[in-house]
Amino acid sequence: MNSAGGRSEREAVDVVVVGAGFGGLAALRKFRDELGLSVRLLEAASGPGGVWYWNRYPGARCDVESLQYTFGFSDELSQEWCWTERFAPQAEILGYLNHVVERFDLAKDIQFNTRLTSAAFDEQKCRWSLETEPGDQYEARYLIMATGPLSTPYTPEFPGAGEFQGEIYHTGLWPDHPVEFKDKRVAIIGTGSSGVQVATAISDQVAHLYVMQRTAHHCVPAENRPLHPGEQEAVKNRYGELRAAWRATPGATAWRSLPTDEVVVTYDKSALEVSEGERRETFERAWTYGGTAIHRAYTDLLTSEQASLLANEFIREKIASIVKDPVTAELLTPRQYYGTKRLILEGGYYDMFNQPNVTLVDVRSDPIEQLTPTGVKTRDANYDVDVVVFATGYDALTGTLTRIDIRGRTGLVLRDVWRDGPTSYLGIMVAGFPNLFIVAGPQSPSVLANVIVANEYQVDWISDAVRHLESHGIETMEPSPEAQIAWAEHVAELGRNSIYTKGNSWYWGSNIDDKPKVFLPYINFPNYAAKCNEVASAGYQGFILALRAEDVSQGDNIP
Ligand code: NA7
Repeated sequence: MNSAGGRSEREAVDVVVVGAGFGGLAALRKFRDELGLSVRLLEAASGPGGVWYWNRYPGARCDVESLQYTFGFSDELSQEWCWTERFAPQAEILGYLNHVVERFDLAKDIQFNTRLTSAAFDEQKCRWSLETEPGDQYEARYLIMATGPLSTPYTPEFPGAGEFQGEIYHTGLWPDHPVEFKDKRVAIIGTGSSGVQVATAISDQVAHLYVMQRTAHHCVPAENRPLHPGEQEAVKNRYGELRAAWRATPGATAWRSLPTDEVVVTYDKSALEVSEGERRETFERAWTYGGTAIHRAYTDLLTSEQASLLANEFIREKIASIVKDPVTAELLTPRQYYGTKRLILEGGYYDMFNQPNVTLVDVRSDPIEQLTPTGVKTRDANYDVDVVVFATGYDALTGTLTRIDIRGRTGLVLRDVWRDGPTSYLGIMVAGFPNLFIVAGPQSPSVLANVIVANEYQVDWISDAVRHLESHGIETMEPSPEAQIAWAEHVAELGRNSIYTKGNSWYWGSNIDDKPKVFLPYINFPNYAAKCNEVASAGYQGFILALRAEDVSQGDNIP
């Protein structure tokens, strides 16, 4: 053991993967079982699951349909696993991931309770040197960061937080034991997807619920339900064909009804070119069908401000028809363009405000100033509560990577390189950080696509790249600075041409005061995949590939 309590010897492997969520588990299996490399996966939690391990709060549920939220790498796995609901609850997704770990015998190569604290590239050895808490050390040729886009919870610093005498939770760090809400007074701060889900799940049990809203987000009905008899089998019979069709859509998900392909919305017209009657009917159909169908009602809802406002108007009318108190209905009505913040799938959220034990608190006009020993103090009022739930989101996409001390060539520190916003090529590699690959990182589709499809695509691309390096005697791979600059401009341009940059959201860092305001994800999965495929087919164009020292006589850079 060393002084930090870890093993004193350094474990040397071909690949270290960081994170046991969907991306990391796919990478471990791929590199170990298909490439035959030695792999060690490091995971901070005591079990697999990533975001699904930590988000155990009541009501936590996925907003991608369960039959689409599955790995595609094994047909046997796809056939044998059975989902129970249209949108899977957290516990079922965690069960699925535990099943994957067991079925593919992954646990023996995972080091749980181990957080990567630093990674330094040794230029002499061309190896990554890794330090962890509790102190174990590793050395690897390839480092795969699958640390997740939403994995570092953000908690605003309110004075007095330490003095509050009740219970405090963050949705993204939920404890492993049951939390009792019955007959308690509860404040939920934040009305993104997590706040909406937890509020709806506990509102019937609590003595009083204060929903502290700074911005009204757009919510539409999930229309969650048990899967119909035969529905699952029908999808399983066509998984290959359906998966290919999903991958061809911008978000790598279906918007047609599963499994019948019943046309809910056609996604072939502008919202501006149809009559008001037709538009209303289409929106209504999407609303009734549930899920994210409304996103695909028209081709320009996420690109044109004018079209987006038409969706706003439809949702405003819906809220007014559900919420009885007109002042509350007005406050719940989003003011930003539809689509700028991630659409929320709800199950009774708006209706909940008709309950006498639920109060919407507008912390935009009356901001939270501090926590007190008995509750939350806003500028104008005190809310005495037993429990405070922070549903205040994440330092999304970059926060986890910049908190690890990652040092590339000549001591280049990733956190400094990314000080004014992330830079990368294909969202996968960063200049000056050889053989370090990122899954679901910034400048890749991640949160704007079915993240499992995007993760598996990236893992496949990375494994092809590693095969290429291994078979050509190449020691290191990293982007050229020029390729990286062009990629950043391309990603930013996609952002500029979309609705996402027309309002505040974590998609471009505006949820955290001192975060650079840079558009983070890549819009359009199939276009992304086409570009990555093109780069690979052209011999990894835009990357610097350096041969092993003993092969240098053959040239020090090969196409
Ligand atoms: P989100 O979507 O980032 O939501 C965080 C919420 O917390 C949002 O409503 C914020 O208001 C609010 N917030 C943050 N800081 C404050 C302060 N200081 N005062 C009041 N309210 C605050 O996170 P979620 O966890 O709900 O969802 C993240 C993703 O996970 C989600 O999109 C799904 O993909 C799953 P704001 O809107 O910034 O005014």
